[in-house]
Amino acid sequence: MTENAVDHDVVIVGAGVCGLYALHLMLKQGLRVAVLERADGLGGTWYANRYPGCRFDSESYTYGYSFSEELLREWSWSELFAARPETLDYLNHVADRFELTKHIQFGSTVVAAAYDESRSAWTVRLDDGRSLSTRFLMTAIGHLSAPVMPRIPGLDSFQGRSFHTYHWPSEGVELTGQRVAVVGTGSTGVQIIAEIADKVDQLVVFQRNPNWCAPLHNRPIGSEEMERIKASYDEIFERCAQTPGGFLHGPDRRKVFELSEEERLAFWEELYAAPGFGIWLGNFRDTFMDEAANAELSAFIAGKIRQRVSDPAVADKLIPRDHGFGAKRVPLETRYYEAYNRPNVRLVDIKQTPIERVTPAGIRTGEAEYAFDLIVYATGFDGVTGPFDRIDITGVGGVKLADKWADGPRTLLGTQINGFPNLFTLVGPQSGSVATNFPRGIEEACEWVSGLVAFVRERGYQRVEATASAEQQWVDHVKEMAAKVLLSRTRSWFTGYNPNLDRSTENRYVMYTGGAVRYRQRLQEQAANGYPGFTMA
Ligand code: NA7
Repeated sequence: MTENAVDHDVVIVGAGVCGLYALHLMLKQGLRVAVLERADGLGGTWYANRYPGCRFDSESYTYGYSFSEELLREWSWSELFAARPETLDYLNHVADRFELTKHIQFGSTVVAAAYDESRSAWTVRLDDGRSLSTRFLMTAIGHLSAPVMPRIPGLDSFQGRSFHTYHWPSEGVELTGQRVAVVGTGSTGVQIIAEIADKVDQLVVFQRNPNWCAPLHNRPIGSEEMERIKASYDEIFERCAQTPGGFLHGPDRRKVFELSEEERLAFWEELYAAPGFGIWLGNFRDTFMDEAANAELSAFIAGKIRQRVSDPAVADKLIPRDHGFGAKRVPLETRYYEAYNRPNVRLVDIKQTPIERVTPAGIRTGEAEYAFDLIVYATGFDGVTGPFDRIDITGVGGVKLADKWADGPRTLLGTQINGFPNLFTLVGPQSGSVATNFPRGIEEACEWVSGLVAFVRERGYQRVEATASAEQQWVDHVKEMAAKVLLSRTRSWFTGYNPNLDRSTENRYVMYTGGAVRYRQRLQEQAANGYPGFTMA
C-alpha cells in the first residue's frame, strides 16, 4: 500500500507538555501530523487546572524543555517555582516559536481508536462524528486528566456552587466573604487551602487521610540569578539526568542509622529549610525502602507539624498514620500548616466524623451541618490509566485495551503494547514519566519514540509492535522494582488507587520505580540493538 492511503503519518492525542514536543519532533521528520486536543487551548494540565495556588513544585528552570538552546536563552522564569499562568505563557511561547499551533485541532475529543490490520493504520473517531486515519497513533493524554468526584449522597442537591478542582472556572469564582469547603488534602487541596485561607470568610477542610507536606520555599528569581541559571543549563540538565526522578534532588547514599542522631537531624533541618523536593527526593536512600529509617524521618517531620500548628489536637489530625513520609506524593506548601492557626479555618477529620451527605445548604457529618457558598472537591484523579479508559481503544483481533488492562496495565517500557501495533503511549503507565519531573521524562520518551518511528520508516516498514515476551519481561521488571520501595505499599494514585472507584489495586503497577537512569538505559539498549523487543513488518 502507498503512504497516501492514510490521512496522516502521525496523530497525537493531547497538546500538553508531551504532545507539543512530540509534535515538534514529528514535524522535524517531515511527517504529516495532526494533534487532537479536547480543550480550547494548549497546555494540557496547565490549561485545565485554574485553581488558586496552582504552581510547580519542580524548580521552574528544570521544568522547561531542554532541546533548544535558543529557547533556553530567551525564556526567563520569574520565580523558583512558577505559578500556573506563567507556565501556560511559556507553553504558548514554545508553540509560537516552533510554529506548532496550526497543527493542533482544538475542541477535538477522541472517543475511539481502532487498529485496521489490512491497512496497518489506526482509525481515530471524535465525539463530533469525524474520523481520521493515521499510520501511527501517539497518546499524550496526561497522567492526571481524568478527574474523579467523590461518591457522597446528595451531591447534586447543593444549592451553592460546587466543582472538582480540575473544573475550576476560568472566572467568576468569588472567594472574599464566602463560606468555602475543600474536600480532599492531596497536593491540589493543600495548594488551594494555603492560598485561600486568608481570603475567604470561613474555610472548612474535610480530610480523609492527611499527607506529609513540606515547605516549598518559593521566591522570585532576579535577572542576575536568571543569567547565572542560563549560563549553567548544561550542568543543571546533567544533574537532573543523573537522579532517579529527573529532579535536581537525588538520594543521599548514607544510611540513617549509620549516622549519629545529631548528624541526621542536622541534615534534615538543612533539607527542611531548603527549597523544593530535597526533603523528599534528596533524603537518605534508605528512607524510601526501610521502614525503620523512614519512621525516624517521619518522626522528624511530625515534630515540624507540631511546631507549626498551635492546637495540638489539630496538629495530631494533620499527622499521617497510614503511611510514612514520602511513601506517597509529598505536597509542597507555603504556610499550609499555619492556615489551621487561623480562626476562620477548621479541620474536619472525616475518618472520625464521616460525611453523611451533601445537603442543599452544605455538608452534614454525623456531628454537625456546615453551610457553604462554595464546595471544592479536591478529590483527585483516576490516575495514569484513567485517561486511556475514557477512549475505546481496539487492537489486533478486536481486543480492547480496557480488557487487556482490566487487571492492571501491561506495556513494554510504558510506550508500546503487544496487540496494539503502531500505538505509542508517550505518557503511558509503567513509563519513565510517571512521578518524575515530567518534562525530563517526556523529552526522553518522545525522542526515543521519534527514533523508533524513523527506524521503521527508513526500512520501509509500516507496522511496529512490542513482542509478548518483551512486554512480559518489562512487566516483571516493573514488579521487581516496585517490591523494593515503600511507595508501592501505600494507596494513592501512584499505585492505581482511587477511593471513589470500585477497583482492586492488587497487581496494578502503573508506575516504574526503577528510576530515570535505569529507564534510560533500557530505552538505549533497545535502540542500540535494533529494537529487539519489537517486531516490524
Ligand atoms: P490526590 O493526591 O489523589 O488527592 C486526593 C485527595 O482527595 C486525597 O486527600 C483523598 O484522600 C481525598 N479524597 C478522595 N476521595 C474522597 C472522598 N470521597 N471524600 C473525602 N476525601 C476524598 O489528588 P490531587 O489532585 O490532590 O493531586 C494529584 C496530583 O496532581 C499530585 O500528586 C501532583 O502530582 C499533581 P485519601 O488520601 O484517599 O484518604
